[in-house]
Amino acid sequence: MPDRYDLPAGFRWGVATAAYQIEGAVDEDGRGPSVWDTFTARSGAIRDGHTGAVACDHYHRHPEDIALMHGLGLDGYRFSIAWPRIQPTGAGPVNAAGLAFYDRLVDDLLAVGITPLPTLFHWDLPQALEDAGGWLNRDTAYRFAEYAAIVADRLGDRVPAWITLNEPFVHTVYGYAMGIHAPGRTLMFEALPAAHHQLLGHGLAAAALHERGLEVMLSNNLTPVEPATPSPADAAAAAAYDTLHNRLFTDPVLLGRYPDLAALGVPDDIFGAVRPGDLDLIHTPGLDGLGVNYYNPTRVAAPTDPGLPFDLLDIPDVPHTAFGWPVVPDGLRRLLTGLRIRYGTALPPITMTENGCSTTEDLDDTFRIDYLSAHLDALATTVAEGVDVRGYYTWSLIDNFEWAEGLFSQRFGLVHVDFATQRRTPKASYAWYRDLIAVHRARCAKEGSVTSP
Ligand code: IFM
Repeated sequence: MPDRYDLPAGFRWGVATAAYQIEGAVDEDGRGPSVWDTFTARSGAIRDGHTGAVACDHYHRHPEDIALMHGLGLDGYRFSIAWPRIQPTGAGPVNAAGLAFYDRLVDDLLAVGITPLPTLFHWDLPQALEDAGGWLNRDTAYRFAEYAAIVADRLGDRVPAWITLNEPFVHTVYGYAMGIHAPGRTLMFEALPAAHHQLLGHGLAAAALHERGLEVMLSNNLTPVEPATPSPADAAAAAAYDTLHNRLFTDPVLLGRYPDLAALGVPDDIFGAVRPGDLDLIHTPGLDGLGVNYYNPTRVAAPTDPGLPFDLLDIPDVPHTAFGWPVVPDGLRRLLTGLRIRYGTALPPITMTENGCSTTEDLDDTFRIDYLSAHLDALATTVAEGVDVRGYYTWSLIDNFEWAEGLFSQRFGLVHVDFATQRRTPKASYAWYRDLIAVHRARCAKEGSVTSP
């Protein structure tokens, strides 16, 4: 049974974060308001009324955070760029101070040998674009490609690979269908034009990045879906959920077509959003990597509420994270081998762009160590079975603003943050991850290979 140290030489180790979750400084240096600034101001939207206005104050403390990353011996750092810092209204003139922040961040990372892996959109849409319809407005896709080109022109000389979108599934369903995240719309399946326009934005931005000789990935939250029982009704419900969560966001990019959306009650043209030629723009045969964010499998049964084509059930008899998410490391193996079967040669190399857990532990976070260690063992097994996985970025470097859950209740970091003082304290998992990376690298070097450039 392979373990984490059997991962191949050249495998890249990293951590992941996102702008609104760590940066703070929402009113500084010309940053415009984002949908998250607006949403967090809504009464009752976020646990304890928290906001990301300060979060981890990373905007001012990034040297300390980079030192923490350096201490881990990382190959790469996945972060996101706040579009409202670059174009405060999502279009038009560039805010030089905002771009300069990421320029410094990139240089500071490179100075300690860490390769930056930026995500262009991790949910913080400029509010001015939301006022014009947000991702329900087709024009947002074109604005996104314009913004991607601006950032790539500035950083592309030092940043080889880019992620266009983070988790369009979560952004569409939580943000536009259910109203749990910004922008807080509750459109249910009528939210799906927002998915199409994000995918169109991905396609247009990918073309702009490729034109500049840069590598492109797309990260999504994917889940292996299992029917609660072998009954045909549960199997049909599971297939419908798989379509919504996984295939809707991956088939068009890798295969150039949408899956059959009939089980969701959604017309083929996604309520008129899909125009002739769109799928050619979205289809990215030259996609350089698929970013997979894995947290847990999903168990599905036939609906009890006729309003939805499925019911989502808990997975009993396994540990659960502080969020209540079931811990199923083998689900990662099933997910990745399932992708290989489903997409065959159309599947590009995979990078795990997120995996981790929230716990209620303070510094002695053995639950997290067990979680990460079991998932990395499952990953090593998957790689040994022939799936091409190139790297692993754990979520997250530091405790941060966990969206609707606010600041304190869901801590995902290898590093504890005292939000009153901004004091960072590495947890036990920090030393564990550092040692794991060092042992893996030493082992690969001993076998005659070099793991990182
Ligand atoms: O914190 C989030 C992140 O922004 C996107 N993926 C899941 C993480 C944990 O919920």
